[in-house]
Amino acid sequence: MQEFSYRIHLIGHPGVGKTVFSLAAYTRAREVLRTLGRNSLGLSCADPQTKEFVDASTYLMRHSGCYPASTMRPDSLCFQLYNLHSNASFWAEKTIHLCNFTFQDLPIAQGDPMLSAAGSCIFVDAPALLNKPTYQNRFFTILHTIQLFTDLLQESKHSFAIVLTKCDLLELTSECRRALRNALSPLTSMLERSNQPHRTFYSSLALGAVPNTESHFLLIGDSASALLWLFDQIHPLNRPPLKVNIPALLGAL
Ligand SMILES: Nc1nc2c(ncn2[C@@H]2O[C@H](COP(=O)(O)OP(=O)(O)O)[C@@H](O)[C@H]2O)c(=O)[nH]1
Ligand SMILES: [Mg+2]
Repeated sequence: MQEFSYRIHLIGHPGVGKTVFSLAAYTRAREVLRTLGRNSLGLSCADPQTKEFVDASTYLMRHSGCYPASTMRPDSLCFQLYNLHSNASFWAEKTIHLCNFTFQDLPIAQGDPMLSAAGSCIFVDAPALLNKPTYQNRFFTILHTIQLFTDLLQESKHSFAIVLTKCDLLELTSECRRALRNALSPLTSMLERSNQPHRTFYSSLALGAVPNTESHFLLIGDSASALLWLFDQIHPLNRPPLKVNIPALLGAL
């Protein structure tokens, strides 16, 4: 299969949770794809900087119970999807590179968004959206950025995963989800009007302590959904020679 490289924008204010989400989503997506077994798909870091960042951050969270510092992250994170082919013998297993995804922050309110990207993650701080009146200004800046972006996109398709971050700080009852959907509706309506594929995901990345040990862990839950949905939108995975039905795999999508 031909090789492809795609760029994905991470759109959101500093501190909204872009880096923590990218890390958790990658880790979880890798685990989910592994459950497919042999003759399937794999996900890994595509360059040494990304690998170093993922390893160092995971180590830091586990051993100190701290989220990675923003300064730790390289300018972009690059992941690759590959097809795992195992022949009769386990040792004859070989991998075929499918595509790369490079994640890069797009500064908010940048007048000229790069149109070279294939998809975007838009990050919104869920507790702030519901409970912090001053956050409305930030939300408007995001709306403005996306409006500029969709105006430029016109007929071309660009998939948007809307990631509501820090949902572990809320009690995610059905009422709360409804309130979040309402608060987000200016954004979702805008994407609907411009006919762009989009989906909303709830991200809860609490750090927990392992009882009676010095260790900690990141509760990564279903953070793979947004990432795998976006990958599948950009580079469909359920067509020959691949046969990976992402919605079925994730169940909850
Ligand atoms: N409780 C909670 N805190 C989060 C979550 N995601 C991010 N944070 C907090 O937000 C801070 C900034 O996150 P980061 O990913 O670096 O934000 P970025 O500047 O958008 O990349 C982290 O250091 C955490 O303190 C989450 O899902 N739950
Ligand atoms: Mg960051």
